[in-house]
Amino acid sequence: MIIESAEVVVTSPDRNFVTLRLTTDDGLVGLGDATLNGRERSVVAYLAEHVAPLLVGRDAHRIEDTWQFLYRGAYWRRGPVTMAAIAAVDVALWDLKAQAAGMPLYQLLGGASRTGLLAYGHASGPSLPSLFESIHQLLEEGYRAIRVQTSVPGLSKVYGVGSSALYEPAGRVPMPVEEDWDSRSYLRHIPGVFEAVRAEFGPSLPLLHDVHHRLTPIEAARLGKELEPYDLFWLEDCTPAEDTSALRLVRQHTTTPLAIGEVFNSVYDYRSLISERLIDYVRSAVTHTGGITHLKRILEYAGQYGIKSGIHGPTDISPVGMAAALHLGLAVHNFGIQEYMKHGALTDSVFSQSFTFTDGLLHPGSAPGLGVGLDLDAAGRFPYQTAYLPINRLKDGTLHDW
Ligand code: KDG
Ligand code: MG
Repeated sequence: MIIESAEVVVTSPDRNFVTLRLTTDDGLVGLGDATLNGRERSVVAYLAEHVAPLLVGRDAHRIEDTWQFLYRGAYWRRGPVTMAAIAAVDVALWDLKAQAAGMPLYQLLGGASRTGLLAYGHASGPSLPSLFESIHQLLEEGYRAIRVQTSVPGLSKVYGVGSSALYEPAGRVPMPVEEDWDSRSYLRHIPGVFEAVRAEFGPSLPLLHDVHHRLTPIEAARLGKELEPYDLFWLEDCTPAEDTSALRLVRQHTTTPLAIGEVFNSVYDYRSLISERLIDYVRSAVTHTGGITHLKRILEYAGQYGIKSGIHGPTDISPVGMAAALHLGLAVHNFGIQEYMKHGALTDSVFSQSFTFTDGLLHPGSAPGLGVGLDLDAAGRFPYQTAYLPINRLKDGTLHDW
């Protein structure tokens, strides 16, 4: 199974997606997601200029060797651009191998460890009534676990509070949109929101919350402690992710479970967090963490410490990246939960998908490989559009973590 071509496809149906498309001499097509939200073209260049020429002529079966060749062989290791590019190659190779075997990919990863993957959806609303309505809507769609985000009095635009049913923080704008932030207002408001949600929806519904990297360690510790009565499934990214030692302090003060890692891209980002048991869930996406080969390694390591998966799955993970997450999640022992945001109809017109969402559970389906197809004609109808994630400023204009 020799790679004959490696093509980078950029399409922007509902948002920008970067897909690596490998074809082999036996006529198979393998896909890998390389979408890095707001920085898409950096990965396009990395793949097209530096990686694709190295792939043509290689044996597509040699997944591990190709991974090491691209990781160690570049000398410049890790980083979001490199690891998204390697991830795309890795996932496309797994897709090809599973198609060649005539099996859904999860079979090659060890087979199914469960019947389906518990998914959580995003509920949000600027006020309590609109938040409750959003939660009711998700429950009607079958979700059995809910992420809760809401506005904060005095702030005009807060992360995670959607203006439409489709979650999409990146705007198709020439400059990043500015949002505002005040940690004291946020900390005063959020515990009451969870108290109200628990009172309305009862004790058993798994509830999640994303702080999106905004608090200092001591603020995060206070929040985790104050949320304990509401039994969160997890508190996500409570402090800026690159300062992993911050979680030591948070952990000393609260038993609220902690999740982190959507901006990580290597096992080395997790090493002390896992070995010191400072987190409960690994949030990495297959797309941003070196693909199935590397994320599987991270999850197996995490499993030794009772830490579970919580693979990142917002809409900036393409259907290809989502399918990869589902095959991996179905196979690993220490699955925790899968984030699942539905893509829009235009995205679904470009990517055919075999995965299902039934009674709150995702399943990757039984099609050989990943089970995702890319319609090149449809993709061509949606050219790249400049888009940026927002930025955050405090009231005095200081730039804050978004
Ligand atoms: O591209 C950034 C988004 O993927 C991120 O804001 C989503 O935090 C996120 C989440 O938990 O889904
Ligand atoms: Mg997040």
